[in-house]
Amino acid sequence: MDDIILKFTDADILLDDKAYNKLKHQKNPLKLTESLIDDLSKRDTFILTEDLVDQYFKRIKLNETSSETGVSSIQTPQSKLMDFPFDFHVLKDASKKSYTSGDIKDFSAYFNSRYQKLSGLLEKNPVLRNASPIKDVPNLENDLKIIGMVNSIRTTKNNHRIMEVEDDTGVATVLIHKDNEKLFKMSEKIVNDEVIGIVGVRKGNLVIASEIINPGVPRKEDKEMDFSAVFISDIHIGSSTFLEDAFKRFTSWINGDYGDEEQREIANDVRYLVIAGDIVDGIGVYPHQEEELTIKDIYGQYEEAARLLGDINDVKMVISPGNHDACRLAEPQPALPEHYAPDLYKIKNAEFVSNPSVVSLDGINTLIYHGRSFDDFAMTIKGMSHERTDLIMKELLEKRHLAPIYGERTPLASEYEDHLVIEEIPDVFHTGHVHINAYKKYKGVHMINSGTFQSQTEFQKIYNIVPTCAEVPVLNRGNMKLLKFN
Ligand code: D5M
Ligand code: FE
Ligand code: ZN
Repeated sequence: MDDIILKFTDADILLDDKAYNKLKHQKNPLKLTESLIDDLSKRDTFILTEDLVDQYFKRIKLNETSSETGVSSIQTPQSKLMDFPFDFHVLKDASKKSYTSGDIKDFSAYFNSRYQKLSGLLEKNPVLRNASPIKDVPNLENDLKIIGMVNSIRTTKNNHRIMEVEDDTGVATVLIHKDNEKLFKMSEKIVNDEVIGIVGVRKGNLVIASEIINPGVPRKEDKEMDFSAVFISDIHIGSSTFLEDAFKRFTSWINGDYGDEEQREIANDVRYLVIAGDIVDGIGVYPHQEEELTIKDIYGQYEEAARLLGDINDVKMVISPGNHDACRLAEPQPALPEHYAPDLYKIKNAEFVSNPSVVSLDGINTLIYHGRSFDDFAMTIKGMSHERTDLIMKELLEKRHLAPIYGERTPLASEYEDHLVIEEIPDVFHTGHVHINAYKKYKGVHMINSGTFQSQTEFQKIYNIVPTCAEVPVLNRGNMKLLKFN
């Protein structure tokens, strides 16, 4: 049965068709239904008609004005009837916690934190519950189970795979036989510095693997979602390739002033806009960048960003940085400093979070990560590419780490704690960076890569990266829709 009707049935209130239709077409009908039932229970109402719904709308309108201004009932024409407070929470943000003293001790503390967090997840798997410390491997033969961080992995002359894994007690060499096809295929996705479980037998100095276990992803139940959220990234304001006209069509749409009837209806349902980094093009990000900039000053770029984003009404904006933003590059990147973007900070309802971070949008847990580590995966793993970040996002979730490969293209801060471990599986995993849209639902998680508002750059021409420009993913009450503004 419909959730609205169910709520009224539970409250012993009958609902006529007109009242139902009126409620159904409001913003956040379920929240509205709850507050309406609460109100009606004080009034002994058993049958809800359209008239009573209208009367309720009038009442809450009056309440809002009188509580906000202290004076009574005059309404501003643009005030939105169904403006419920945002149920927004930052669940994880590294901005405040993250610090480094930079000595070598941090480096081992960092890997220790990674190992502890990930082996903790692996130990929850019944198969690995009584895994042995690696130092005990020489005393074991059959039924051997260990948990280790991958030091190295390569293909041998005879086309087997060989890897070295380590825990804080020792090192083991593990062989994956080429005839074990399923395992061999899986081993092609293993990367340096990830933490895995291994089941096998010992033969001489070698562990022969029969099973390899990721920290893994338990299936997520679908969460009820009675609103829409919009996901963008890689706007690159200040670049000569920034698509300003398309971006303005997008902001007009979100305000309900652009698009066909269906698109406007979706816009009216939007409560959150999440931005996963590269808000501006930055300065000095790559050699000779100034030749491709229309705004050559970082403050000017954020001023322009504030002008464009400041046009958006009645939506909570969540802003996380990327590798072009004015932040330290090493991940976790703290939230964009107010110093560089004072006007952005003045936008009502803007929230600034680290990269990565986890936020709750009316109960929908959203993991935001710019996606720098996609470059490492696209370059090293067979079958992965900038076009298929859905495949990479799936691996990151299974490995429960956003950037497992240390010391390649993704700069990682060696801190006391590894903030890039995916400790909880989110409802939404939102990324950017590659400038190419991707979407896939994996074990109940909406994995979204949000493309870009920048047309192909000279650098991308060389790498043959063809961006998807101004195509915006919208999670519309649990369904993915891609809206085009190009
Ligand atoms: O990244 C824009 C695009 O360029 C994106 O598709 C990733 C790709 N890119 C960026 N840096 C690298 C490196 N170092 N190697 C390979 N591919 C890369 P943006 O962050 O907007 O510059
Ligand atoms: Fe980018
Ligand atoms: Zn980027």
